[in-house]
Amino acid sequence: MCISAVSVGLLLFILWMLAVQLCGQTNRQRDGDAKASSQPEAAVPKLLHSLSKRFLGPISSPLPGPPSLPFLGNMLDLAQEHLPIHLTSLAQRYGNIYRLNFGNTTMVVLNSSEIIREALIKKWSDFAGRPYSYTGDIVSGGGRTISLGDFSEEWKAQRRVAHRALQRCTMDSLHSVIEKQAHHLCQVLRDYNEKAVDLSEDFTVAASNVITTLTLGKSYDKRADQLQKLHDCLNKTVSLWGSPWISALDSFPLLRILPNPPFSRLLKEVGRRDKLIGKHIEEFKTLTDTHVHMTTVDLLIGGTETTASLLNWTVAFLLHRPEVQNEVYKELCGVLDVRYPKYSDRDRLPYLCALINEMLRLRPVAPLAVPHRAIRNSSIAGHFIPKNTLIIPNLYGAHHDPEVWEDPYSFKPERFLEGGGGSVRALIPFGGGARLCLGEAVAKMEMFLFTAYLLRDFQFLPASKEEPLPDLRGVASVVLKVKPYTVIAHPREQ
Ligand code: HEM
Ligand SMILES: *[C@@H]1O[C@H](CO)[C@@H](O)[C@H](O)[C@H]1NC(C)=O
Ligand SMILES: *[C@@H]1O[C@H](CO)[C@@H](O)[C@H](O)[C@H]1NC(C)=O
Ligand SMILES: *[C@@H]1O[C@H](CO)[C@@H](O)[C@H](O)[C@H]1NC(C)=O
Ligand SMILES: *[C@@H]1O[C@H](CO)[C@@H](O)[C@H](O)[C@H]1NC(C)=O
Ligand SMILES: CC(=O)N[C@H]1CO[C@H](CO)[C@@H](O)[C@@H]1O
Repeated sequence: MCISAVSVGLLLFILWMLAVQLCGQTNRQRDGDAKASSQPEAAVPKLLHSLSKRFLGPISSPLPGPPSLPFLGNMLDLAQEHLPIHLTSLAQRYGNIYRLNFGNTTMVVLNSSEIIREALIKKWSDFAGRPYSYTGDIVSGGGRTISLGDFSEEWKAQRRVAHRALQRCTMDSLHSVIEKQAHHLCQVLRDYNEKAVDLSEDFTVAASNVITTLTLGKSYDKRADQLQKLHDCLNKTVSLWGSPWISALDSFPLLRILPNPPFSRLLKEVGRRDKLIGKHIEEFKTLTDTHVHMTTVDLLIGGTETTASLLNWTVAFLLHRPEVQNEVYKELCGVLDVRYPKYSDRDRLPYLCALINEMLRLRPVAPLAVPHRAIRNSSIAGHFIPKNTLIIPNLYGAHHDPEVWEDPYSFKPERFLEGGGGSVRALIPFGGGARLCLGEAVAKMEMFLFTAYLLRDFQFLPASKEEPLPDLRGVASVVLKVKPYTVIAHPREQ
């Protein structure tokens, strides 16, 4: 009898606590501002709060996630070939925010635009860090790149300098630099005389020439030895670094004493890269310190593969949907008559812009952005996130969220036209907040001008009737790449 009285009392107490918590939650939702959600307990009186902590543990529920093996944790999930798609499928099971264990760190994967915005933009100062990694440290000259450097005064200064320099370029000369490369690209395509070719190299050359013109003051011919060397080296660095043999070094320090051929190759490539870039920086008598050097590396890596890969994807999708090409062409002819487009024409070219947005949605070239690190205790979507947690913004997942996008897996530029139901707010291919892609403005202008020039001058046709159209699933590494395909660039009559 005595026992049941106690348990009834306990039950009542628990119910009462729940009621208080629910009240607190609805209050919080009503305020809905940043302050309330960063202090989830604010609505609960102090005494109750400490009581609840003592008896019920922290108020926020633990994060869900797949079962974690001893020693390995969720390493097997992370070794999946197509990581963005795998992480998105885990979200269907565990929800829009879930955890994975990786060595001794906890990773939290964010799968919807709203949650990603909460972490990266609203609470930017909590999540602006980058995780330390053994291999990242070597690739970035001791964390001195903008993209991999941790949040610090030094990093802020470096980012500010690079940002200002890019802004100055954007205002002064970027448009003419891109125009020049776009004209050149069209000429190269015309010279193929409707042969079936793989255009990936030409796209890469065009994109990297924009960046080398901005940073090193010159552009290169496709056949130039220097350029070939630089591309080869950047490409190898990026793909080797994505290798599981190398990422394992970060979680299992013991492995570092064993011989590891891919890692030795990576070190060799990093050495080559630094020699190549160092030579240029000396040549142009710029500051020769590691930060400047590493900023150049950042812009080259960030600015080459990304833009080229997006152009690659655009052509691949357009081969599947020729009527979209014709629609863009009609719009260009109607609005511009015969002249080439300028970036300032973009408001008058809604269909072209819709096509670019749809490509950024379906194939965000950095599908998992770059990992962030919580630099202090914080919370996301009401869950407690301790300091040093790794945050993975799954941009690919957010761009395929069925709650936001109708028929998320289909290619439908029309969704971004007025009344088409596409949400520009939910489109976050460049991340956001303190770590927003530094090249966003450059990339947007490049994508607009390159796509406009190409579709004004050419109709892209499949290589032959027999060959299948390009595979749209893609090969995932650090960036999402298209599988090799060939295409015919058929000049339009002007
Ligand atoms: C379509 C083209 C591009 C896309 C979709 C893209 C996307 C991204 C994303 C998602 C991030 C990570 C943001 C985060 O950590 O949350 C990033 C970072 C970065 N991007 Fe881009 N990018 C593009 C082009 C460029 C270009 C052209 C440049 C250089 C001119 C560039 C330079 C950088 C740099 C330096 C960072 C590191 C920023 C930091 O950590 O503070 N990107 N980009
Ligand atoms: C995790 O492991 C690294 C070495 O791999 C170590 O430096 C770090 O202190 C560990 N972190 C925790 C929280 O134990
Ligand atoms: C980049 O590297 C990958 C793997 O190392 C290779 O298959 C690919 O052909 C390279 N691409 C270029 C353009 O060099
Ligand atoms: C952060 O949270 C941990 C619990 O995970 C706690 O032990 C620590 O005191 C907190 N740090 C601060 C500064 O609140
Ligand atoms: C572009 O596509 C080609 C196949 O045509 C592929 O070989 C290449 O690696 C891709 N390049 C980029 C930068 O994604
Ligand atoms: C793209 C995708 O599958 N998103 C999932 C994210 O998580 C929610 C559950 O909260 C699923 O409904 C979505 O399907």
